[in-house]
Amino acid sequence: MSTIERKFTKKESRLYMAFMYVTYISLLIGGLMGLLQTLARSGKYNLPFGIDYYTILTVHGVILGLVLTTFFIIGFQFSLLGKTVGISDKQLKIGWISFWVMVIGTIMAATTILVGQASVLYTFYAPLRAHPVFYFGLALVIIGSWIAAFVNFRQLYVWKKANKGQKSPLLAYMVTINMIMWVIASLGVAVSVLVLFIPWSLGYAETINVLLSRTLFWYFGHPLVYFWLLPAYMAWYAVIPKIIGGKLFSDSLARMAFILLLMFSIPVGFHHQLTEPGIDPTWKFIQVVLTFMVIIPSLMTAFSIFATFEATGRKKGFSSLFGWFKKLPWTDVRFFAPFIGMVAFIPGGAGGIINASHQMNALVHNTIWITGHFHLTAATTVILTFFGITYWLVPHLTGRRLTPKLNKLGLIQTWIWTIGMVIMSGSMHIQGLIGGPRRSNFSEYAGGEQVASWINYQIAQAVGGTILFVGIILMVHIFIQLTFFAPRGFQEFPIAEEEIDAEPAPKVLENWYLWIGITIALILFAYTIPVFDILKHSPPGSPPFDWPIGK
Ligand code: HAS
Repeated sequence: MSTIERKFTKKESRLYMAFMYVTYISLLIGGLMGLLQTLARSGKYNLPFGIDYYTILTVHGVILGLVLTTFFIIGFQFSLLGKTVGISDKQLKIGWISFWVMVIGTIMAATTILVGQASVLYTFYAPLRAHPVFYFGLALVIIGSWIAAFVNFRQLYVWKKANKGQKSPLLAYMVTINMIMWVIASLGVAVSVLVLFIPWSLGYAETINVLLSRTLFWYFGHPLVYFWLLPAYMAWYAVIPKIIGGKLFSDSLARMAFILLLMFSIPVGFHHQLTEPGIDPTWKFIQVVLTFMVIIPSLMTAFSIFATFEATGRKKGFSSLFGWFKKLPWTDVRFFAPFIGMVAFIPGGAGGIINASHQMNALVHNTIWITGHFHLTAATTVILTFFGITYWLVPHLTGRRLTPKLNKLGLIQTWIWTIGMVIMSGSMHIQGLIGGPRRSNFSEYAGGEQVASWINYQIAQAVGGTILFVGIILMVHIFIQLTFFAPRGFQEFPIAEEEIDAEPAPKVLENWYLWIGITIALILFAYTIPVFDILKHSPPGSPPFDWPIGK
């Protein structure tokens, strides 16, 4: 039996579904917080029960940006490895341990936020200080994800031993790269939480080195966004071709793109700190150059997707320049939702290039333009692709089918999301360009001249946010249907195959020592001197800035 046809056991499906349950519960809670935020910022509504704006802002960011994404990605990646290289009973057990460690960490962090003891936003910038339990909770989420990573590495290792000389299946290779990146990147945030934040929040250290903590955060923070993006790329490269009736465009190109993403996604954190004093401009410039390097694999991905669409269409007999485009499976939500995600990545990626362009960053940094940027990239490109995956993965795991009715609901959901996001993210971009700040609810100061020029955009954001929340309810409904109520049957787990005459992938692409070695060398080059500078020249540490501020 080919590895692709491997069937999941019930025990396996249960583990992968456990991650999906947390994902969709998070979507509901985090989405509700997003709705409340946009309503509060519109200046037309006050939050009920004395709820603090920054508490819901933190719940929204942590639950959607950190919890939903991590659970979906780890569950999805487990299923990809289960399908392509298999999972043993022991690995399954350790997979459960990773799940529970992450759940316990999430509950600890979420509780401290909900009781108002950790309104520190998802970046938990010092000198904002949270309750120690918040940081311990985050540390557990990271440890849980590492356990999952090591299970994944072991899965591929066992397969390689049993299949000597064979190249690893493409999806298994991609998952491995994403998890290597995740482990290397999350070391930064782990050091920052364990060495800086926990002793400080427990009162053992009176002050904290703010610049160092932010630098360690962004060493992790940029690869974090690629940790979200890469599973979407896995689906674009290796799932979508099968759904549209085509083949992989190029296995080697896909592997090369992932290697470049591994090498260049980490040594670029300074592009989030371009306006910060205390970092030598030369090192900022070097990291901006490296940021432009990490754009290349995304351009390769765009090229590869267009080529797949065109090659598939031409094989089906469409010869005119754009004939293939008309015949894409527009009414299949497994294709349509990720496709809208791809389209959103064109302006989303262009926005990223603007952000990274040093001088232009001065215009947009800390404005709500940035919020618009990541709602296009993370909350549209990535999330719509995750929804697209859900439509086939969940029924495959639950032994049900995506019915035509649910498919239609999915198409409606995608349109609702698109309309809501165009309005919300569009108005965020514009308001950012006229100076509207991010992460603040200044509606209580309405009446000032500048605020008056922003207010219409904030109302637009509330309208967009409301439409998006309708989309969330619909998506949760579809998830429940696919999990418990859709008719029993078989739903395909679509994995694209290579062309019969495809060139073999060069062996060097699996030389892990080489690629991890280059990645570490680049990180050391980009960070060693500036971090020494920070340690040597930092001003005295900052005392805590406890929440709620000024109360
Ligand atoms: Fe970003 C800030 C730069 C990509 C997320 N980003 C953020 C923050 C988040 C985020 C969450 O340089 C805010 C952090 C905070 O809270 O402070 N970003 C970039 C660059 C890229 C980029 C250069 N970002 C992402 C992705 C994200 C994400 C992906 C989430 C998933 N970003 C920045 C910078 C900042 C920043 C600065 C800091 C700003 C500041 O001052 O604070 C690149 O990776 C983008 C490359 C992408 C492309 C697009 C390729 C297009 C493709 C689609 C093809 C479509 C097809 C469909 C084929 C070059 C692959 C067919 C279509 C037809 C029409 C037929």
